[in-house]
Amino acid sequence: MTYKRILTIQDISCVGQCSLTVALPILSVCGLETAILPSAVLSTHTAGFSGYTFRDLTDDIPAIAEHWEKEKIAFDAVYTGYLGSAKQIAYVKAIIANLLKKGGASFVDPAMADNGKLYPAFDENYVEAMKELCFAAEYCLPNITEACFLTGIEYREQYDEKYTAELLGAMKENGAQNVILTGVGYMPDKTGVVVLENGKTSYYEHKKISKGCHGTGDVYASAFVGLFMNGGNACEAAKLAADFTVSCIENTQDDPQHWYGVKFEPLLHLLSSK
Ligand code: PXL
Repeated sequence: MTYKRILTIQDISCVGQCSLTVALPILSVCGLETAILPSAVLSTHTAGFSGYTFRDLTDDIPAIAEHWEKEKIAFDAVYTGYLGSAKQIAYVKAIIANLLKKGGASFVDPAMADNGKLYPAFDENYVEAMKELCFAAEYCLPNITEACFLTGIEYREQYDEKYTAELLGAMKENGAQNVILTGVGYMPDKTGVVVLENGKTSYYEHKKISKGCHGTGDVYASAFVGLFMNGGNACEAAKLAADFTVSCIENTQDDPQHWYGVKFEPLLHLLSSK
């Protein structure tokens, strides 16, 4: 097998087990050479901590990308998560256009909203920019809230298969190629993931753990990308990534002091042989 190099672009939340501190170990344990481009540096993530610092690295990106181009550095895949600003999204689009190898894969996790609401740092302007990135990606990984913001469909807490089909249909109409729609549950104690790949839809349902944990979207997306890059099968990667994320939550749920992320590190080995 050829040795694959992936670039992941997201923030460094120094403390909080999300974004790059999750993506780097997960992609590495999946056997991928992982290059990083930090979109911003925060002292912690923004979900539950107050008074965090935020240094936007948008203005560093063009020179970094230019240097890579000069060095003829290119990537087999680019995977983006939480980004710093709408302006940055334009730079990220250029990086995908210029530094992704021919036939390489692009994965975009919009990482901008959950539970019906945008994360504190984002506004409509950011959503508009994110639409372009998501609809141009080979694989887009929104949760239901993000799919609503991307398509303009109203967010609902209660829904059925017709509603998720409507969301996926609207994503497709807007140009999305393949969609991994996360956090989809039709029964009270169940959740799951709907995969739309090459026009075909499938659903993987699994148990829902009542305790919601921060950072699980990043754990899921990173595991999906790492597994997909090894196997090339989106349904299988979606299922294994879901099982891994559930195990991480189970490993954390009895520790009330660990509210800010999941204890995924002791379970990384589960991904290494897949
Ligand atoms: O987990 C997504 C995420 C990533 N990075 C930062 C965040 C969040 C979610 O709130 O605040 C900085």
